[in-house]
Amino acid sequence: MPSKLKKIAVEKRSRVVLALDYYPHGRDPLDFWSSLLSDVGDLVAGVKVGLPALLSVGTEGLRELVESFSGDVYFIADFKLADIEDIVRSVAQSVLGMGFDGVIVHLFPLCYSRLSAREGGRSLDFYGVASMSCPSTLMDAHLDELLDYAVKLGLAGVVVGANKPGAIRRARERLGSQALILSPGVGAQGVEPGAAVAAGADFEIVGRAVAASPSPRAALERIMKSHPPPGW
Ligand code: 3DU
Repeated sequence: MPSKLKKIAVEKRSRVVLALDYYPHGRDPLDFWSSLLSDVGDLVAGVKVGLPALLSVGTEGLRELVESFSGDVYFIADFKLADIEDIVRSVAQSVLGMGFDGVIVHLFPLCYSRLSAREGGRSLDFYGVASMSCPSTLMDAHLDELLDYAVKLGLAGVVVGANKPGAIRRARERLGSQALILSPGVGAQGVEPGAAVAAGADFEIVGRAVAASPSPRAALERIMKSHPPPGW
């Protein structure tokens, strides 16, 4: 279990991981996300950045963002990793070097025997995508296999779409309390805040419903009200 994430979540009473993909047209993305985190950083346990952020601000921009806020936010890199083990491990090592605390990898390649990245006393937490929020059932037909694989790899957690409460419940049954469940799809994709946590997720990943809101703080406060306080 990732102790930094749990500690921050309990301290801030937050089950929210903020996804930084959106920025307003015409704004400098790094400046926008830095201001957003200065405004709402005390309300979010984690921050997830993906390819949109990497491609718009580059590795140096991300490094700067992570360095500025990693004192009290848990940073997860979501670079849609689905490759052979050597490549995934090499990217994970770079991600750790950039200051991230965790990385999301796709499980469906079933290519990995062991996932780890360490550097100077720090280690990276790995999360595996077990079910996506899109309607496709291809991955869901193999849900148990993917969940068992996550357990075998000793992952810190799994990602399961917030719109799939049955898959979240199944993940909780299969993983017990050994691994975290992170659920995207809340807000802009139509799932009500609190629904994934009610089904057994530990965190809800929320992007546009906060980042594109005229009042990100108020949006976050509304989402947080729908969650029971975290406690493991
Ligand atoms: O829809 P939002 O703006 O709240 O953003 C959701 C984030 O979660 C976004 O970064 C997307 O890449 C990620 N995600 C899903 O939405 C659904 C998945 O199955 C996996 C990741």
